[in-house]
Amino acid sequence: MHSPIIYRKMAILCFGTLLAPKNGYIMFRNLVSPESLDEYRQHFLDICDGKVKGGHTTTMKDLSLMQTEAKGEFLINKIQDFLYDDILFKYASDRAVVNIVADIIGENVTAVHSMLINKPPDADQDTSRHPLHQDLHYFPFRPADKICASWTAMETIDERNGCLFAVPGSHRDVLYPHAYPDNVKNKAYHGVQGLDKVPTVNLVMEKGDTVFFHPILLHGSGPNLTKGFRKAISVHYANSNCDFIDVRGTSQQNIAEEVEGMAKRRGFPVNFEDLWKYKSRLVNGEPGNFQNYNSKL
Ligand SMILES: O=C(O)CCC(=O)C(=O)O
Repeated sequence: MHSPIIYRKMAILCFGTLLAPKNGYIMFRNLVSPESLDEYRQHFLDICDGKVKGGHTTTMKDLSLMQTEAKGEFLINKIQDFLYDDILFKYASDRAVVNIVADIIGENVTAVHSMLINKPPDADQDTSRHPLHQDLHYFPFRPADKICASWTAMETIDERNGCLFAVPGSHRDVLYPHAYPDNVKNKAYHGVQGLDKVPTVNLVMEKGDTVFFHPILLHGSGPNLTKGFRKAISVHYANSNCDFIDVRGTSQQNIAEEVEGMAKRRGFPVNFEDLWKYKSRLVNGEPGNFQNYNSKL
């Protein structure tokens, strides 16, 4: 494991000035310890097996496997909203990760979205893949340059089990309209249509390797073609002073309505913007706009 100071210097040099303008992402090898990742994996399994009581996490299932006998880890493709889960929050607040994020987006850092993504074996290839998309589609706050994702491989991830792919430099593009790919409706897996021929780069990673990327970067992931699982853990961070925008009448209206509908069915009748504030958690520096909301609950 390298010194955190060397990593911070690399982040400023590479993401802030050199690589980010070029690629929109930067990879740090061996950043998160294997012991931490093993703890997160075990906790994921405990959640899948119903052993964690009273958690606030959201569980998502692979659509194609819902019609089968698959259960637990063989069915669940994502645990998200884990910022108030004591074990998984350790990833969101891992100093090695947060220090790099602070160098990229500024010292006041709020974790806004969190996911442990599992690709079970035997899922349909179309539901197992994650279509080409830009994460900013999901976020009603700006500026984009003050938002950053971290994504850590929990095992070796390559072309066989569904690695991330990205379009280098696409973070300088516009935010494209997103929709469900034809016939594939894994919940909220929207994609950009009509960019099928754009050249992508596969991000092959070992356990603990972590990529940080810009929210306009076009990226996705391939299907898991193996008989094993593929797990990664990821958090999106925003500068706490980002401004909230009204996405009605924009290309983001479709995701806002879908997310509000899902929240309402779960008993949280809040609007899209407030939902992001409720889910978020300060991890560095001073509070800002994310910590400032009018509760309608
Ligand atoms: O982990 C993956 O397969 C892709 C995750 C991703 O791109 C996302 O959730 O935005």
